[in-house]
Amino acid sequence: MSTYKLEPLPYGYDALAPVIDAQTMTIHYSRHHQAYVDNLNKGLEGKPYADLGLEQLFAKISELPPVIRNNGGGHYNHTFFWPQFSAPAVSENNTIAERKATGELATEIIHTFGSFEAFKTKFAEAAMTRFGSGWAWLVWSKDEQQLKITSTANQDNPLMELPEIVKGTPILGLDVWEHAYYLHYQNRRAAYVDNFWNILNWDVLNDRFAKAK
Ligand code: MN3
Repeated sequence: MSTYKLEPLPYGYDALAPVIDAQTMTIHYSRHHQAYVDNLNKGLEGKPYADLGLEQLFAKISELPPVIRNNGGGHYNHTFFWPQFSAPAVSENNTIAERKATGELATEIIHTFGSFEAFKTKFAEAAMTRFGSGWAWLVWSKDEQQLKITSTANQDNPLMELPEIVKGTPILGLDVWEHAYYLHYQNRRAAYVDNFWNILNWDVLNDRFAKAK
């Protein structure tokens, strides 16, 4: 069977501070993500579908036990989450520089949503209205040939074959579980959502968009 493992972080635990602090990164990556990996491996042990890849599991997720949905999703989503960020530019007075959206994806976003500001507002709305734990997503819909914003509960994602899921190829995913922001932002999810734009790695996002198309 396939044994999943934690991929190395592409930067240090403190790299994204002050947008995401080092303690949050350490716990989120080395404990939360590791637990999804371990529980996924346990859940797959001896199962007839143990050799299927994650995307194949997601394609028939409604037939599989919750341990696969929760931990397969948890592992996939976090493996997707880490590489889309890079260190913010922080000035001496601790102001975080605004990160500019670039490339074909930025152009497509403006084409789809009218302006980058309008996109940010809609994405933040998806992140803020997801009650409890979950994720906000920007996806590319192959069927409709367009970008879409959606959100999912818990560790579900837009690749899962479930009636409540808006399907698409993930381009950007924001973890809005409290474990992703609570130590630094406490209950202020809006501040976390507002700040994360300044650590986006647009090279990675543009690469995902090119592959999705
Ligand atoms: Mn998380």
